[in-house]
Amino acid sequence: MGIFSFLKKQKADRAGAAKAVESGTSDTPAVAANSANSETATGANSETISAAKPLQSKLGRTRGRFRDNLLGLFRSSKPIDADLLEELESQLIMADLGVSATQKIITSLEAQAKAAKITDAQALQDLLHAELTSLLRDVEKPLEIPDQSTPFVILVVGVNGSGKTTTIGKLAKQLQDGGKSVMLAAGDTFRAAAIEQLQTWGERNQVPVIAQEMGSDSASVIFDALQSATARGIDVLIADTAGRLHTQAGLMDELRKVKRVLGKLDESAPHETLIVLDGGTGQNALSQAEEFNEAMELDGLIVTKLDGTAKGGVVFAIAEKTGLPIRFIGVGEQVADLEVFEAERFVNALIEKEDVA
Ligand SMILES: Nc1nc2c(ncn2[C@@H]2O[C@H](COP(=O)(O)OP(=O)(O)O)[C@@H](O)[C@H]2O)c(=O)[nH]1
Ligand SMILES: [Mg+2]
Repeated sequence: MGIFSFLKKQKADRAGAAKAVESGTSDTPAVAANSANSETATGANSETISAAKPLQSKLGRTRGRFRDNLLGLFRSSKPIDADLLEELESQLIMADLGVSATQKIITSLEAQAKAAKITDAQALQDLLHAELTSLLRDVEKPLEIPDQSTPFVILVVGVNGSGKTTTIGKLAKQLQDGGKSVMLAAGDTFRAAAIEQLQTWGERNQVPVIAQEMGSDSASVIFDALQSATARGIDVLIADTAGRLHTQAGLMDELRKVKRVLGKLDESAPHETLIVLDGGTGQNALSQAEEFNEAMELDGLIVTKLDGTAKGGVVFAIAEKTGLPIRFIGVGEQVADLEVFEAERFVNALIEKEDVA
């Protein structure tokens, strides 16, 4: 990106820019890291730039794919009639919105077309924008961490590769920047690499990580971590978990055991069970949300990789089907690439007509 377009983008998104400044001046974390060799985050500069980018450009190809097809429709001088709505319907389904979210939207647009509220392509686009936003408003419930005397426990679940460990790293940094002391628990004991990956994130941000060797009991690692977090007066404990065991049933049993065991130390823990979903996996993400929700009673979700080739429509499908709060979205691999989910901002970034750059 050229410096001019970068400056323009920066101007266009004051919120994003403010965030970059904030994270650039964050104080030393209140809690010292376990590990001595805490490195300064590598590529800090690129991370700052990344944070200053508006959501639009972070969404990248996802945005491109979502809007190009739709905007072609709006640019055409076709009359607003049943044919056009049918075309819109298939575009929305192709964008991964899923049948039932699409149907809801089209039914409402049809009614408004009948009432002659839609007179031209612009009006149709505005109404679609409003429909999409209202669908997401129901799940726009940011994670709130109350002040409490014991650690607020966040249990992070989801299949392998969905972005759990990366998201935990990003979240730890955000919470820390917000003044919370954070501890991580390496509960994905199935893979050695998963433990190391969490430790690397911990070292990078000077967040203590409680871990045991590969193959140890996940519930006991997380139990130990909660004991340690309590003893040290930590504000937030974030626990990583496995995304795959030998069997899927085994995984759900293990996760339920983690919940039970936490409840023995603090009956209100975990306070937040979050699923991380890879936005690029379309309808699979949706079935994962449903399956884990059934087994775990989720409190919310995070959709990652919306900067990639994901079709943004999956976010609407998940919202409509599960009704679960979307706490954050992941828009890249850098530490700053985690955004609090905001319905209107997301829809704007996906289909707003004008490019800001
Ligand atoms: N582009 C992109 N990559 C991501 C995002 N979140 C995670 N990843 C990448 O996805 C891969 C799997 O992530 P990881 O955290 O190990 O997933 P886990 O198995 O669920 O713990 C890694 O290469 C991450 O860098 C995101 O929001 N955007
Ligand atoms: Mg992992």
